Amino acid sequence: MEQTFIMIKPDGVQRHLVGDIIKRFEAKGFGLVGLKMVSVSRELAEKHYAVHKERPFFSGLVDFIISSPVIAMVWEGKDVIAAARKLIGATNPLAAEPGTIRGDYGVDLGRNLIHGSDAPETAKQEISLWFTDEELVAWEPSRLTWLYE
Ligand code: D4T
Repeated sequence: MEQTFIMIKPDGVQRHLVGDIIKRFEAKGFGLVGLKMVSVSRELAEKHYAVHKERPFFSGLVDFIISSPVIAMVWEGKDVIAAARKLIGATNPLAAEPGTIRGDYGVDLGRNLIHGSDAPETAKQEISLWFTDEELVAWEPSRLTWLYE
């Protein structure tokens, strides 16, 4: 089963959207294997967004991510990386379809509520950046028979 790293950003936590967001992933049929609230250090935020280091929005993005706690999660399931990106919606919330998390709750690119890994390699990197092996819980969900053929 594939795994992905999902982070509810400071705006999602401050706006009390944590429950709604987790509910969407659970209802879709994905399984939670790691979850923690984190006051992100500048070092961790810069590592997480290292790919954007040269972009003009980088320092504002890092300042935003460390401004208030985030919820870091690992979710598991069939094609969960791509499926999570669909649940999340387009990067710019105004362009995101209604029914997606960003489409339902956001208006500003710099306040787009949630991050999801974009490919298998980045998912692996991000999971190991944010979680130790001990923090990821392997468990046998009873739901599988009713979700997968
Ligand atoms: P993340 O990485 O947060 O899941 O977002 P996306 O994968 O959908 O989009 P991204 O990597 O291109 O952007 C990362 C992060 O930077 C913010 N951002 C982006 C911004 O503040 N200004 C900008 O011009 C862009 C392109 C939003 C998401």
